[in-house]
Amino acid sequence: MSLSRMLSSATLLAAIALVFVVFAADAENAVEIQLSYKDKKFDPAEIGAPANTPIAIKLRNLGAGAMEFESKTLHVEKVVAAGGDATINVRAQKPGRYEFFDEYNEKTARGALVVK
Ligand SMILES: [Cu+2]
Repeated sequence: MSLSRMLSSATLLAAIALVFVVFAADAENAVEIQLSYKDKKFDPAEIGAPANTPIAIKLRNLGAGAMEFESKTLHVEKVVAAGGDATINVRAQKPGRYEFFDEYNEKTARGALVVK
């Protein structure tokens, strides 16, 4: 193996290692947001988070039935059983308003994540 090939292999390995470190850091540095759901309403109806930071939405379903948290713009969906809780991991986002809803009650049960 030539020196230049060895160097490029080493560079590739370093790049791969860096990717793993970045992914691990992502989950650890996530901003946690508490959100609850009951009677077809999110509480609070609007949540906020800083831009360019991974987000962990801690959702508690206080209702009597299952719900499905969904956001098309955030690319997440998760079913949460009655009385259950779930963590919804959201990638770092650009500033903006990202709507979410309970897919089982899409017209009325809506909320938004405002990223600044
Ligand atoms: Cu769905």
